[in-house]
Amino acid sequence: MNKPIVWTIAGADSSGGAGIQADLKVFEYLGVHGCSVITAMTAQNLQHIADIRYTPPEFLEAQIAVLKELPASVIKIGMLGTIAAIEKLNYFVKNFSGQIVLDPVMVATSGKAMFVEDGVAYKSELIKLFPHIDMLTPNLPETETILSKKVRTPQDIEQAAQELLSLGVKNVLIKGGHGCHPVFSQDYWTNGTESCWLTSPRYPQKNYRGTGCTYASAIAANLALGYEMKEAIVIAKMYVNRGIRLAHTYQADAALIMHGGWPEEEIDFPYLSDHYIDQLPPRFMDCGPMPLGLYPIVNNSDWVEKLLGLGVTTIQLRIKDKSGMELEDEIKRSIQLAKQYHARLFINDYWELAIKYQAYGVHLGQEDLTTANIKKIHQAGLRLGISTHCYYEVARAHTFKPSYLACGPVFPTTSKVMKFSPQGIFNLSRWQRTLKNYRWVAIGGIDLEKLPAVLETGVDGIALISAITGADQPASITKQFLHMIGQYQCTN
Ligand code: 3NM
Repeated sequence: MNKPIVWTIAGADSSGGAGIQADLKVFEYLGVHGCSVITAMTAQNLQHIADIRYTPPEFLEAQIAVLKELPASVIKIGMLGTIAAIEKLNYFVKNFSGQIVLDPVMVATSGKAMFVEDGVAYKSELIKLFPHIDMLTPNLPETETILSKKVRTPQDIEQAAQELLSLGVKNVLIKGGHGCHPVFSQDYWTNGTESCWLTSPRYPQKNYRGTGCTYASAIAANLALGYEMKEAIVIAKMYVNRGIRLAHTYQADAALIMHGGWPEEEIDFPYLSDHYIDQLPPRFMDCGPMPLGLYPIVNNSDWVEKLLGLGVTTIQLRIKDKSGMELEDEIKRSIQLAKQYHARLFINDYWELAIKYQAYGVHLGQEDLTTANIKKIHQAGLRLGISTHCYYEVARAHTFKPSYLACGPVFPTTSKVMKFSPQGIFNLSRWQRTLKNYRWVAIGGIDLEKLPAVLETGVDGIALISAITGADQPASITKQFLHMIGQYQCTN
């Protein structure tokens, strides 16, 4: 299959750290084909820009025209430099049907202006592009320049993002590399309907070259690979975090960020939260030395009793059809039964009743994360498991440092209406590799036939509904699951 095509329209950096040179590295490493439209040539090293020569507008047009045979699905725009270049581009982007990521480069890290004309005129011309832009990625100084005001506090940043949206862009990601939190670097994303903060470690202050270009290019590449915007941001953030963490320092404070393949290390994974956070919560308690193993999900206490009698040691009670005292009695009875058998019972959704009767743990979906009091669950000493289906949700769950993460649906399922397509064995394995310090629970469409491939990924728990509750002979099937999982987990 041909690789998706992404164009970068930006300046060339003779030191190789930023601009076109950085963009093409990102494209290559993330698996898309990059084409370049060069807006300027710079004579620069890691410390300063000695000279800039802007591409004549007609030659800019010629570069775009000749690339017709390599049409872009996504375009990343960086430094443009002249009003004439913006005018030419405006004409082109109006008719472009793919997505556009604009990194509004106006001032180099060295402090040198990256445009020739009067700043006010340049800025107002740049803003004319905004209605065609899918994602705008300014840092804090660029945000301040565009909006002509100071942007310092988290509230200022959220307000500034709204103001940028009102200029016509569809998404805004305000990068916090210049922020003032001593240990975190925090970015804010919104599309006007949804929003989040991404919190990552702040690395020692250095002149990291090309972070902005790399971030925007990685978002563009991920969009071209088919990821939706919020997914693209999380993966891009991982790429940049790793780049900074492993940067090569060439002179006292000048560092070139490291480029490499798909990011797969927990240390680079951002913490994603609906609201601004200035510290991370404590980790939830672990689930003990034994793997979670077979983890059936059932909807009443009779099933809990039956499964405990068969030797199942991890169960989830997921009741969707009861309320009031009937619901409470089912939960209470199930918790008492699980205690008798020293089993690990997780209560889905009803965290207050789980605390009241001191269940082993609570399992929450992503929607419940907004309404449940996670701090209270932690303080009550219960474990926490969270469902995840994509990068965005894993990053959001990671912020709560739960006892386990569930990855689903691994295969198509008929037990729950899902808006996510199956993740498959490939993603399940990738999650295992990426967040190694978590226990992972696989869920969705798992039966005896698919079990060996799921176990091979190294997951800690195998959650399922229909393979047991829908079986003609549930007791016999349960024993087979217990046997196969037990054998595998004892020998690996
Ligand atoms: N959660 P079965 S999939 C309850 O992906 C549930 O979050 C899922 O049932 C998720 O084993 C799922 O019958 C249903 O496919 C699992």
